[in-house]
Amino acid sequence: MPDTRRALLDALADGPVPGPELADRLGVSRAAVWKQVEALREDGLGIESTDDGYRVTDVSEFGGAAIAYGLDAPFEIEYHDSIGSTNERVRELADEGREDVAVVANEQTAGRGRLDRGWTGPSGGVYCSLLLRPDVPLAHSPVYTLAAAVAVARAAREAGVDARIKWPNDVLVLDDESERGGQKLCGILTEMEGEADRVKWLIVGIGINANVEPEDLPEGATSLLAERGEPVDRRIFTQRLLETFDELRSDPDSILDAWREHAATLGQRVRVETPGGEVVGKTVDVEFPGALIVETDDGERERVTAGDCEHLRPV
Ligand code: BT5
Repeated sequence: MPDTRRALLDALADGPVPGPELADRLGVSRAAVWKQVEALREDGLGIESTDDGYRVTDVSEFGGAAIAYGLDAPFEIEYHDSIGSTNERVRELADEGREDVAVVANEQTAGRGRLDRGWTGPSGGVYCSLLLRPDVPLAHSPVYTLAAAVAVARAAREAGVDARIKWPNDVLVLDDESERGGQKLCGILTEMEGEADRVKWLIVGIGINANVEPEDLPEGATSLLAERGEPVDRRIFTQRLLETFDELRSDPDSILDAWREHAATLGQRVRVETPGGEVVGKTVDVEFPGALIVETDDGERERVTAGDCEHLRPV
């Protein structure tokens, strides 16, 4: 049935379509079309029956149908008003063998960050986890985190917020006052499972503080609402996010350049806590699949593949 739903949404996106024509185009009965239209209405999409056929009149309610309507990316959308963690939900879908699903939630009650840290997820956010099955070596997985960060930065910019990427998994709004040089707008948690060194599934979990008040977030966080001074259209934002991510993953060579363009971390003095110890120096580049190249104070070039990165003030 999800295929019919998506085909129906795509048909409706072209303008009003009479029920019989929809049934023909979708290869299902008129009763089946009617049932699907009702289901979309229940999901919050405004659909009117006019003399010319069914017409979408209202997409203002954030939800699965609204996000899928007019979406130019092949993700199936599963929407939750409230959920524990979208990454956890995607894990279940991965076990069912699914692919290219975006689980999107308005609120998370048990959101996760990296290294057993938590992610605060009040109502009004965009918490989105993608289930991907790229046919690539496990070692390439960090590039999907970079792609997600680029997609968030671009969608934020389209919404009028100048967002920058902090390696490896944060998107910030820069300022001069805060400790880390900016306020955190988004965090990304990528998880994976491999089979013989290839990716079996990859989950890219993206948490964006969209229409939430900074008082409801940890210290050092900001939101699109706070930066814009008015709510963002989460449907458009989520669509742009998914579309950009989809474009980038289909052209992995473009990801690093796009990342460099939006990075706050390049040219910065940083301290990175890596599993192998602390690295301090100036960042000079990022290399595939997402390693940070740091020139240390004694002139060494260190290639850092994982860790917590802190932006330091210039010496
Ligand atoms: C991250 O971890 O930044 C990854 C966050 C990923 C969240 C998404 S939401 C959709 C999907 N489902 C999930 O359950 N998770 C993913 P990390 O770099 O470890 O940063 C975590 C730290 O950020 C916390 O310890 C807090 O200090 C801070 N933090 C928590 N919630 C925040 C928020 N809403 N905004 C900004 N900072 C926050």
